[in-house]
Amino acid sequence: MTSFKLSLPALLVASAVAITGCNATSKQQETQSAQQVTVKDAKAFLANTETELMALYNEVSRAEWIYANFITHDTSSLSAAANEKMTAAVVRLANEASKFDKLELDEDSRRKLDKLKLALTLPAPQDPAKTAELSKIVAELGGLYGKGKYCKEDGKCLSLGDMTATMATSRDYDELLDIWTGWREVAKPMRPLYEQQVELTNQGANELGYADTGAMWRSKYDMPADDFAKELDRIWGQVKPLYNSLHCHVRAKLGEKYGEDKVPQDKPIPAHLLGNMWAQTWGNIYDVVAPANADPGYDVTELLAKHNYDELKMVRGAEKFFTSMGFAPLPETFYERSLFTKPQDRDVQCHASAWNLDSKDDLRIKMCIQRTGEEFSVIHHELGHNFYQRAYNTQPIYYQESANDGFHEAIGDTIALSVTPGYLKEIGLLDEVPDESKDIGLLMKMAMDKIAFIPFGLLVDQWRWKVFSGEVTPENYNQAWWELREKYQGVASPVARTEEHFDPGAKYHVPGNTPYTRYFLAHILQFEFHRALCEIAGSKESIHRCSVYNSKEAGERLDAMLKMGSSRPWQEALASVTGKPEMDATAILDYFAPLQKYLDEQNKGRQCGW
Ligand code: X8Z
Ligand code: ZN
Repeated sequence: MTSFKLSLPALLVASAVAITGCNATSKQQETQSAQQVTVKDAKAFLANTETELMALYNEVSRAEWIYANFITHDTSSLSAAANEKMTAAVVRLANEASKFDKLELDEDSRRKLDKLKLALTLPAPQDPAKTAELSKIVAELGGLYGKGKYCKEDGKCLSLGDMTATMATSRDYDELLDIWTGWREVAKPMRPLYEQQVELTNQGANELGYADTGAMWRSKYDMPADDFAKELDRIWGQVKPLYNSLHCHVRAKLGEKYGEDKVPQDKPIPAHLLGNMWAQTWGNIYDVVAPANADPGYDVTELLAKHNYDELKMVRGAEKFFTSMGFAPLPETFYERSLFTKPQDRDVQCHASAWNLDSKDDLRIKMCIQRTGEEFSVIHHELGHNFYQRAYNTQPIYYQESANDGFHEAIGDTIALSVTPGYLKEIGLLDEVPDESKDIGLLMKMAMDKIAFIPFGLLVDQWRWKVFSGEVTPENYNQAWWELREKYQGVASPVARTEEHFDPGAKYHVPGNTPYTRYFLAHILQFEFHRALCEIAGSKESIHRCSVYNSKEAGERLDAMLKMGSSRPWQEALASVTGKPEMDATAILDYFAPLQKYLDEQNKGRQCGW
């Protein structure tokens, strides 16, 4: 399942199947379509399909919700069955939609047909046995991750939540290494399933007219797939110098802490020392790099504890930010039906997700919340999904999605960028706003999360695209993964890995089949949105101190974009807030400009790079 439920859900929800663009229809069908179908037929098809999809979506999303909340053999089976039904239906409808390929149609109907064809994440072949097999694999992979634990020789088992906490707080090289390798054992049994899944879904993509499933994923961005891939490279090129500076400084500080024998100063950083299981965000080791005279002197985790914030109060706090901007409160059912804490007596998919079960207002999150500043941000992230889902719920089902998938991931993060010291003071969490001389500390903490993430956000799908295209074969799965980790992030495995391991599978989105480029995009977009909303709110503060809390003007402009769903190309949605139709990294670079200067100073005389 994806990490949030889109309203085209059945399509988007399920990780199982995907639909594609130009299909390979039979000659006979083509002739028939060219000769017989009319605009009226196309409109009737779209209307009927909408009804069918709504019913399917409801069914599959409930089965998936139950599976994710109670992982058992039986719920796995029920989820697979629902997924299979939906996948088969969407594949059939996508193929049927091709009969209108040559028909001259109004822009809106054409867009709806295109959305339908591209709706699935993993397209299945039309052979029912293969659709069933694929759906079963999808459920099994999800279950392996959700149930995953690291059990030590003494029989004591650690959950991913336990290990996440240790990765964040321990500074003991060997303890970190033990947990890092321990968690990755979970992924080994995924390997044969993943391999089979790739084969099946590629076949599905082929039948729909795509070279492979990766090519289909790249086709979802209102531009030619190859141009989209080039856009990613261009944007990464804009951010890379700042990332390299941060990497250089962090490596130097880790060298001081652990010794240069453990952290060699001309090599990639050992991946277990960065405060996060996947080295994707580094904010948890901020203490290792905190600038001497510019530390802001507060920590959100401590502030939450001091003010008795439990999980519910954290969620209510995040909701309040949205309502301060004029969004209606979440429905009561959100609080009745969501999961906020990890149940002790059963297996749950703890990776945070946001859902809309009925494409209307049955909104929920499922998250094993920990009482930390990091998780407080994740709650804002999840609620961003929910507010988006509700904003577009009056759109036709084809458009009940974000402008592109990066937008969905960016909204809550945009709001979390407004969780500034000024805002924390306003809501009574912080007594005094640190003065500007401490900004470098604040920016460093933020960069450790946001800048550090960007190459990771890019590489996960670089790996999957190569796997789908066959450039990376099962014999090289793990090696290729580590090559990309080194190339983009400059991190390395702390111990030798083999092809017995399947390290990509230790990251939720790989067994969960959630495309990952969306998070790369979101990290660029959120700074663009933040900068634009701050301007709309009339903020006089520098971009990293601005908060749009209470700004109805900013809320209104954001809401208008959210309401569009995916009814228009994302470029138009982007321009409706930022004034420009291109994605661009200048906002993130502006935000961190003072930090870039500081890093340049710090890195003088250091040998950077890996
Ligand atoms: O998966 C998520 C969200 C749910 S959509 C919690 N994120 C990515 C991750 O955890 O790897 C948010 C940022 C990146
Ligand atoms: Zn998300």
